Amino acid sequence: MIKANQTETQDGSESNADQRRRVSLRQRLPSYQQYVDGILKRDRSILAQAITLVESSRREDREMADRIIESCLASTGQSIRVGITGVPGAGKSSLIEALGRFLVNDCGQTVAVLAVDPTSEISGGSILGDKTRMMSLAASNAAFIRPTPSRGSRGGVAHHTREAILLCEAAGYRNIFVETVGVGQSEVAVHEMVDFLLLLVLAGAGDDLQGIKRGVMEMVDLVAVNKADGENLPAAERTRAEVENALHFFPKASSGWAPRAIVCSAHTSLGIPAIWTSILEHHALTKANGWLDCTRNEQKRHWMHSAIEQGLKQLFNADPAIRDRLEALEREVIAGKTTPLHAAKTLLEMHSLQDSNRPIDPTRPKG
Ligand SMILES: Nc1nc2c(ncn2[C@@H]2O[C@H](COP(=O)(O)OP(=O)(O)OP(=O)(O)O)[C@@H](O)[C@H]2O)c(=O)[nH]1
Ligand SMILES: [Mg+2]
Repeated sequence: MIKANQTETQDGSESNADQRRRVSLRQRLPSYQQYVDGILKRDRSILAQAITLVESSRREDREMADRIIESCLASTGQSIRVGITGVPGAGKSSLIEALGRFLVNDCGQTVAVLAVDPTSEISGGSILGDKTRMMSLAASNAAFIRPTPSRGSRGGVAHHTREAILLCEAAGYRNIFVETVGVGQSEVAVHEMVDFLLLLVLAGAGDDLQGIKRGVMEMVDLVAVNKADGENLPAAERTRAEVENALHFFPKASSGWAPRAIVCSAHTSLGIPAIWTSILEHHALTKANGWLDCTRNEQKRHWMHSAIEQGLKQLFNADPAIRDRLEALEREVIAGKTTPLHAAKTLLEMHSLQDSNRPIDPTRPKG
C-alpha cells in the first residue's frame, strides 16, 4: 500500500525516491544479529522493537521475528510466568505496578509486564493509560512494560504474548506478568501460557463471584480481593472469607496446590508480600513435583496445534475461489436450501482438492 507521504508513478509502482527512503529506513533497523545481541544484553529498546516484529503482520517481519526467537530459545524458560485477570477496573494494572515495585525495589528482582487492553483495538496500537499508570515502574531498568494490542481476538492475545514472553525471558526478566482484558476467553488464553493465575475481585464479589464462570474459578491459583483500603476494608475481609469458602467446593488442582483467597490493596500495598509469597510457594511446589515442566510442555504442544489451526484458517480464508463460493453458500444456508454442515463440507472439500492439485513449491526447504 502506498502511504500518504509516498508518491506513485503512473504505472502504480513506487518511485525511486520512495524506494530509497524505504531502503534507508530498513537499513536503520537493527540487523538480525543486533536484535539477538541486544535482547540477550537486555537492551530495552531493542527488546521493544523485537516485540513489534512479533506483532507485525508483514511477512518479512514475521520471518525475522521467527529467526530471533529461535536464536533466543536457549535463554528462555527461566522465569515465573504469572497471569492476572479480573473484571475491568478491578485494579489489575495498579496491582501489577505495586507488585512490580515491591519486587524491583525490595526484592532486587526483574519484572516484565505484558498488558493486553481492549482499548487498543480501536487505536490499533499500545495503550498509553496503563503505561502512564505504570510509569514509576517503567523508569527502572529492572522492569520492562509492554502494553500489547489485543487485536480483539483470543488468537491475537495468545500468539503474540507467548512470543513476547520468550523474548522477555531471553532478556533476563525473571518474573513475567501478563494482564488480561478480563472478559470472555482471555482468561483461558492466558492460563495456557502462564504458571500461576491470579484473579482479582472486588468486595461484594462473594455473592455471585461477579458472574465469574465456574471454569475460571477452577483455573485460579490465588484470588485477591483488591481495594481493601479505607472503609472498604471490612467488606473486603467478608468477601475474602466467602471466596475462600467457595474455593473449598472445587476439586483439588492436579498441581497439588490449594488455591487461596487474600485481601490486598494496590494503593496501600496491603497483601502485596503475601501475593508474592504465594507465587513463590506455588513455584517451589510445582517445580519439585514435576507439574511445572509437565504443564509447560503441554502448553507448547497446545501452542503448536493452535498455530496450525490458525494457519489453516488463514489459508482457507485467503483462497479466492473459497471466498466466492462462500457467499453463495451462505445465502443458500439462510434460504434453507442447504444445511450449514453440508455447506461447510462443500467448502472444505473444495479447499483440500485445490491443495492436492497445487504444485509443490521447489524453493521451499524440505524436511
Ligand atoms: N481504593 C483503591 N483503588 C484502586 C486500587 N487499585 C486500583 N484502584 C483504582 O481503580 C481504578 C482502576 O484501576 P486499574 O488498575 O486501571 O484497573 P484494571 O483492572 O487494570 O482496569 P482495566 O485494565 O481497564 O480492566 C483506578 O482508578 C485505580 O486508581 C486499590 O487498591 N484501592
Ligand atoms: Mg489495566
